[in-house]
Amino acid sequence: MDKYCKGCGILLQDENALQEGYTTSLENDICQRCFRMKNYGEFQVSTKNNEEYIEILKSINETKDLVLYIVDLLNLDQDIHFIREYIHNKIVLVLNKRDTLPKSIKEEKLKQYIKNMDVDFEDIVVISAEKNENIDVLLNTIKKYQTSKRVYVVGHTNVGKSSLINTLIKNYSDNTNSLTISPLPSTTLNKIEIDLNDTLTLIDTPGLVDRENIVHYIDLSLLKKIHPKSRIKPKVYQIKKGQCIVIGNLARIDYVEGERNSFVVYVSNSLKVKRYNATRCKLLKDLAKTNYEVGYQEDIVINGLGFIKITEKAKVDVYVDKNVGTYIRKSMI
Ligand SMILES: Nc1nc2c(ncn2[C@@H]2O[C@H](COP(=O)(O)OP(=O)(O)OP(=O)(O)O)[C@@H](O)[C@H]2O)c(=O)[nH]1
Ligand SMILES: [Mg+2]
Repeated sequence: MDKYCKGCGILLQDENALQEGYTTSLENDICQRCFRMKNYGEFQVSTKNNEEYIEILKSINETKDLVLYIVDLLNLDQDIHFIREYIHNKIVLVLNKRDTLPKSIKEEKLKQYIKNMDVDFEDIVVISAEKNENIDVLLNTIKKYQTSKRVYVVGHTNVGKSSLINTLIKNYSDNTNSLTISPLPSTTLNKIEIDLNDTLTLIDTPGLVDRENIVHYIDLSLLKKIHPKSRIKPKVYQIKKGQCIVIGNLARIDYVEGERNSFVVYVSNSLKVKRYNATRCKLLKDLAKTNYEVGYQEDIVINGLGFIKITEKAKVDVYVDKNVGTYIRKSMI
């Protein structure tokens, strides 16, 4: 009988060590890749293609089951509506990783920010899967909108879908199984069903891969650095034309045109951020450059890295790897 890995959902096999799902013995519950991630923190990249993901979304659409759509607050989707192209079920939007943002930011403000995008979700819940914040509120919301026993958990890779299910299991069930989580994209490789109790089965899914996320273009050793482990301390810079800000060894923002301004940088505390004279500073000038006109109180978002809130109107040049997505939005904070 086919046996699937309890960590990532892949079909287990004991024949080819180079292929997904390998385990030394089919007696084991998890594959070797999950074993190494769980026990040694050794990360192994797996590439999923999005067609499989879209197929999963379409199959959910054929059911009437409730869907939890998880997003990472630090990396909000530019197009949060996209999910509606595939899924017409009831959806609860879950804003995860609340613990990475300053405490002073009110939950209501975050929800209102999303509501202003004119979205079509049953409800919005702000949580931290890792720090176990607001999970009780989420469970009550699930109960309120549940249409059947099964509830799907979907979203981009790395937003914390498996972490959320682990926290729910830990809080509310005797189930000792735990899903594999990691800072790498595509940790979960297949659908995994987990019974929380007699009335609720959670279904973890592989995430949609966002090719514009910086995680795909950095050295693995930097992975842990770019993911905030603790609350971000925003770095505030009073800045004038002719100066630039360099973030880690990854991105640079030149202030090209405008009055005195302030740039507030929201990235992982482990990344070094520094202000320089733009003419004298030669750092990262070889990266792809995009020019933006930023309006009053807007953010520059660098996909996977964080965002920079800019107070006044400005013209800026953003330098980052050419594959990494950047865009301007109304300030979230
Ligand atoms: N700070 C913080 N980090 C979190 C939270 N939830 C998850 N993470 C981290 O985010 C990363 C991804 O978590 P996963 O649970 O593997 O994400 P996923 O959505 O299941 O990812 P895929 O399986 O690749 O689709 C891990 O490094 C987690 O530790 C949270 O609430 N706060
Ligand atoms: Mg996962």
